[in-house]
Amino acid sequence: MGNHVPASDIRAAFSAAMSSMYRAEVPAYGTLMDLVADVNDRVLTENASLRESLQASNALDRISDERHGAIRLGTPQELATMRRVFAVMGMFPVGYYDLSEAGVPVHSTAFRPVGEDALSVNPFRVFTSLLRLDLIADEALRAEAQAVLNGRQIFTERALQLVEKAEHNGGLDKADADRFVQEVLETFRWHDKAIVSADLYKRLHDSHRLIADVVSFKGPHINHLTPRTLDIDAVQDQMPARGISPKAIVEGPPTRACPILLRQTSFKALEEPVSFQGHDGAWHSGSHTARFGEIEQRGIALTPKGRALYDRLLDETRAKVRPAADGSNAAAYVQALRDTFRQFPDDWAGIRAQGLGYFTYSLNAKGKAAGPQGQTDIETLLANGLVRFDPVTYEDFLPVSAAGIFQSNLGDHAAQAFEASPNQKRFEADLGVSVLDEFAHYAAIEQASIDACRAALGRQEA
Ligand code: OOG
Ligand code: NI
Repeated sequence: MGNHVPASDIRAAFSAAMSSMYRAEVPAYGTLMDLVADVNDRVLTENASLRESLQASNALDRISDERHGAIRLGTPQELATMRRVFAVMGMFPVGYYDLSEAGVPVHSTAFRPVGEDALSVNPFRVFTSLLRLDLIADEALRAEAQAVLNGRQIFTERALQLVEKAEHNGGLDKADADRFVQEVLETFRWHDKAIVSADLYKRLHDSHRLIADVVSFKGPHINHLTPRTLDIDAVQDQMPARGISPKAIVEGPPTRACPILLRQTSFKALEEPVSFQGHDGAWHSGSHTARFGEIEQRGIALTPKGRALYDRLLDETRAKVRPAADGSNAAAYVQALRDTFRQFPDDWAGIRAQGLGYFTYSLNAKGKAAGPQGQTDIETLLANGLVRFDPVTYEDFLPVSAAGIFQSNLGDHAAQAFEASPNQKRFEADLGVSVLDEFAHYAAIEQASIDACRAALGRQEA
């Protein structure tokens, strides 16, 4: 089939369609997008070496329309079908995140493109959570929620037909791809008419706000879209001037010269009007809080050794100061984070030398001009000044940060203790496949760049 639209192009179209839908639904998101664009322009003008590094690693073009979103699903069937929908757009489940430990009754994965080429076309990712009704103590309520979920269909009939067609033919032509994007958009749309009574909504909400959010509506409305900024501190500082009030602390590592992993902050969810149908058939107005805005700054992907150091330093920080939901100890937390992370090297050469992060290697001008070399191991090529190295961007999420983002939007009273019960096997059985291992994927990107340098500077075959 020669006339199939590349999956990456369908993903790019879908990402753009989601963004314009969310912009229309949540005006503060549009304000945030404008602010992020302004800050990114300034950073790229002022920081020539960052610009150059992004260019060298093929990451410059994607930044301005890069974003992630998040949804919460209700049943294993919804998750399994969602996997097939995302696959049509070249998005695959990477990583497993257990949020039960943090008091949120879900477990999650991130659907995203894998491989450098796909990422550089469009890196759109969707953090996808599955509700764990098994963590709800009240059995009668659990059964009621289950019955509601079993009775809903979150995909349009046409979307399901097009998924089957794509699977059968190995892709979609232009007309089908366009239609597919429009049909799938319906699943993520906001619905202001609840599918449960006001009474059931209240009982679900009292059990956990998140359960009410997942169960009460026709579909898994996108609950935030997150643009990527090159300077999250600047955006955080400037939000109030544009009428947006951010959460008290930025999640993740502290401000650094060499950004690692992922830093995130959000603004609180909006209270929105919804209506519930009474026994008499009439609609009664109420409200629901679910949708919010978030920004992210992405840094280098860490190796297992680097990640272990990150996790240890974050634990140490939180043992000293546990950030309070009301922001009252925010300054003390930021200080403790900064102090503790002094142990993490903050220059690219140091991070590389200690094997803490992943890098891509490419020939510099001297390397491009050089002929075949005797020794082509990457360290020798580097020592001889023939290659440059640039950080590989972290494409995934962080469980402690994700928990902070969830919590900041569930209200302070929603913090609830569950037994920590990660269940990756169960999640994968529901998903229908295993999730991909993020580390293997970054290591492959690094290795491919090393192989390309070595091949380019290798001895010419006689
Ligand atoms: C997802 C929260 C996690 C992130 O960026 O870490 C997340 C949710 O609230 O559904 O999006
Ligand atoms: Ni997010």
